[in-house]
Amino acid sequence: STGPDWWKSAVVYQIYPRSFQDSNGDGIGDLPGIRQRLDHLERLGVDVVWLSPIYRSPQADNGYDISDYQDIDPVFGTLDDFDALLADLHARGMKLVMDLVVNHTSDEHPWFVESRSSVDSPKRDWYWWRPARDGRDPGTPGAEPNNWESFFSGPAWQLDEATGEYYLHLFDRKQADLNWENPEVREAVYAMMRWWLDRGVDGFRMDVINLISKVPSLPDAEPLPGRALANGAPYYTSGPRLHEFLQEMHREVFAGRDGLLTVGETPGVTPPEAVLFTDPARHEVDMVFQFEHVGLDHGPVTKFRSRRLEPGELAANLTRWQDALAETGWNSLYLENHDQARSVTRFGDDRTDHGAHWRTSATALATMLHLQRGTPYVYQGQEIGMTNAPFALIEDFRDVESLNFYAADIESGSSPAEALLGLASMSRDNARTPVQWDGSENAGFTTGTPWIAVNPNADRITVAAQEDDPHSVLAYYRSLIALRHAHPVIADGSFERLDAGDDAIFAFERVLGDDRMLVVANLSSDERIPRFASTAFERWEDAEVLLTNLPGSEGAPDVAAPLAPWEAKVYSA
Ligand code: ISL
Ligand code: CA
Repeated sequence: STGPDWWKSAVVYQIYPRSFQDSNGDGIGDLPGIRQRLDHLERLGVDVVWLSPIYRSPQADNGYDISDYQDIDPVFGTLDDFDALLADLHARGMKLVMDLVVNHTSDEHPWFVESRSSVDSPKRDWYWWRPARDGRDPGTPGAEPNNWESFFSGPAWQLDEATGEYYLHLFDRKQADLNWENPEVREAVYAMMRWWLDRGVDGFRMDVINLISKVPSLPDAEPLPGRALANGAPYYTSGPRLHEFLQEMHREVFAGRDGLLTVGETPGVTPPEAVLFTDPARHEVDMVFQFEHVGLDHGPVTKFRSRRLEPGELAANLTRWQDALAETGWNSLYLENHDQARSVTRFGDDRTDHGAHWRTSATALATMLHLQRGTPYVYQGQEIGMTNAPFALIEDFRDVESLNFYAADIESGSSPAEALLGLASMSRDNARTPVQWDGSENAGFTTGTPWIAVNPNADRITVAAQEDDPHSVLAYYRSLIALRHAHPVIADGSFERLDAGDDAIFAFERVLGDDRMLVVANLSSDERIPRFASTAFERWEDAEVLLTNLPGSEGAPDVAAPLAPWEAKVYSA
């Protein structure tokens, strides 16, 4: 649809360029490679492409460490390649959203190079510089300005020998946090954003945007039990000036421009905060990525000591977000991205042998996600049911977070096997193996040596194998996306979870005027019997089945019938 809310009926596809398609045999995906695969996106039916960062970067965090916001990294191509991709997408009726990484820059960005050059640099205050605490010797253990731990293990501070002061990095030491208190920083970021919009891009996915405002005194946080370092999140998440900065950004960058999509990545966001970010009257962002549902299985100290969810936990959490943003605000709907394990492995059943539930669990999860109220995101490979990587050696991993965790975990006494077990379920590299296009060498991703290994199940799971199979995961995603475009109730209808007498059954009704839709999904590997209240049962007695992930069950519109493992059904009335 058109209008200011066009993104309510849109589906976004995330490309992680490094792993999407290589065009020149260097083993790394690139912009010309993306251009070769646009037929796939068009057939899938997505409306928007979100590109993970392709800017000039030392690639310490695969492009989330930017050294030039207004150029393309040579590994991905050139600005001409970029313009050509943008034109191709627009010609096919798709929009392009860029990744905006402005909580931090690379330590190789000219701003930081200038800032670190002396305490008197005019850009000194563009970053967070502090002396060692309490007059201690810089560089000695515990002399860091505060006790915050970085997201990627170790202290969030790096000593710079040139001036003997430390700079703050919430992520890798090559990702220095910008000081948003400084108006020159904000001006420079806004100017850069306008430059991309003037070039024709259609919006931004804003990396960790709820971390840009820090409590300026940067106080020590409550230490973690038995550890020297602490979680500083209370002092840098949703900081005192966050909403002011977002509203200023909106005025300076977005006001007066139409057809854009903005989505804030907001780890730790609560439902009431999400309402504030996405209330259209406040002019901040269109939607945010919340993290509760992808944190349910994390361990108490580290995400790498994870557990398998009980049936019902995922649905209960997602319902909480549907209810919280029912009146005001808007949800982003996602199970995967480049930071998360593959959803069919994590929440479904990824075994592909005969009688297993790989196909049905991938499609059941897709059904319950896409038909909620919100804008769905498909992460590359999710549409063919790609699974976690079976990496068993530390040499297989590439991600800085994984490598740092492994080293720190072993130093704190874990065995290599224990540390590898943590990586197996939760490493970000699970989502970063190359897209499995076809049965040729390296799954058609590259003619060279891929930067990270192709999943060996590329002999079973590929785009080519599913392309013309009407019962494939891919075909099902196409149907779901087409359903959204055809039925306004999916974008605009109300959401109400129905009690099916069993937590493993996620059943919900969508209503828009006279249009009603019922979604029933068995999110477990056992047969389950729905027991609806008689009023609900009567409403749906004679309904028509619009879509099912079990071929052959279309003709049995009985909402009380037992549900096979991972069976999902969509009814309309
Ligand atoms: O995966 C995580 C670490 O366990 C998340 O906390 C992740 O770091 C967080 O969601 C922020 O992610 C974003 O910013 C990071 C970058 O590494 C991620 O790839 C990006 O999505 C720093 O720019
Ligand atoms: Ca390449």
